[in-house]
Amino acid sequence: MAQHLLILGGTTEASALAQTVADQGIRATFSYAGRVANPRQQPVPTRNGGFGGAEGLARYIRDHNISHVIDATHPFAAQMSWNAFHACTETGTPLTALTRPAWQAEPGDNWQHVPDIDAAVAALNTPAERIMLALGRMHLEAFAAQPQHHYVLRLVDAPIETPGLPHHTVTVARGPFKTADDIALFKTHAIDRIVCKNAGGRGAEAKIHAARALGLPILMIDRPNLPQRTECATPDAVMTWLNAHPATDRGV
Ligand code: 3Y8
Ligand code: NAP
Repeated sequence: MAQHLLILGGTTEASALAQTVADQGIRATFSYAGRVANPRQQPVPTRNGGFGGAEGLARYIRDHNISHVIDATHPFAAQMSWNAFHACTETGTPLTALTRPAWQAEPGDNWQHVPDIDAAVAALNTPAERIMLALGRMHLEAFAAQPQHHYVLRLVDAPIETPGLPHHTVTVARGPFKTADDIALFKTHAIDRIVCKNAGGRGAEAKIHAARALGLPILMIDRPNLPQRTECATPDAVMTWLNAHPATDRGV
């Protein structure tokens, strides 16, 4: 079977891998969920939209003769990662994840860890504060349960309808972000506390450094459970993994 990679994208590392693969002339398809209006252009053919669950992904793998799947999605894209795990098991397709380590608090940091979005909402049962909600768009409505706060929202696309939070400010920006810009943002909006996911990686870590510089507390949402699969830390490690798993005829 000829080599044809499916890269499940949406992160800085996925884009770096796509560039490495394109430079080496390896056939690959880059996949986005279709979450944002203008996703970053990639140097390999790109598809947008869901596959239709694990079954749909298994069908896509067979129909497009995918030889390897690299799950380079964000650590909070747990459903996609589980679907990739099940579809690759079912079709006998080699799978690896391109991941990045979770951020670790440093001495002096003031982090409160919570397991998920709902626990973060519950932890905000406090008197009114000015909160940087650096979580994107998909989970904003949950914070309406704590309407007393003023929320500063950072969104990739301008919202179509007004978010259901009585006191909020919207900033439209797509990372990777810079520490100096996040320091300025937190000062401009007199932020008291940051709420974020433990995404890891460089593209989203500016807010961690900015909070450290300003001595601001962070409400840190820990990562969801992800499947047990081989993991690579860099695009070069993925290339080494590819060489160790030459494309073979599909497992029966
Ligand atoms: C559509 C595709 C690249 C990839 C860039 C990384 C870095 C910048 C930081 C903050 C946190 C957040 C959010 C964030 C970051 C990178 C990376 C990363 C966080 C794009 C992209 C897509 C998305 C989807 C989007 C989510 C949202 C989450 C904004 C491209 C820009 C908050 C995650 O409006 C929506 O529906 C947005 C949805 C999933 C989380 C949410 O719940 O809203 N990412 N982000 C992908 C697809 O369609 O498949 O345009 O590049 C990618 C990137 N976002 O190559 O440069 O590697 O993590 N993305 C979080 O970490 O909490 C922003 O504001 O400080
Ligand atoms: P998710 O909750 O794990 O996935 C929900 C569904 O979206 C999946 O079952 C799948 O639909 C579809 N999907 C997700 N990622 C896809 C991809 N790369 N290509 C094709 N379909 C995909 O995913 P999510 O958290 O919404 O993340 C969506 C995208 O945004 C991913 O590319 C992810 O890397 C990126 N992203 C997410 C975050 C975050 O905070 N969650 C942060 C940065 C970037 P079907 O079941 O129909 O196949």
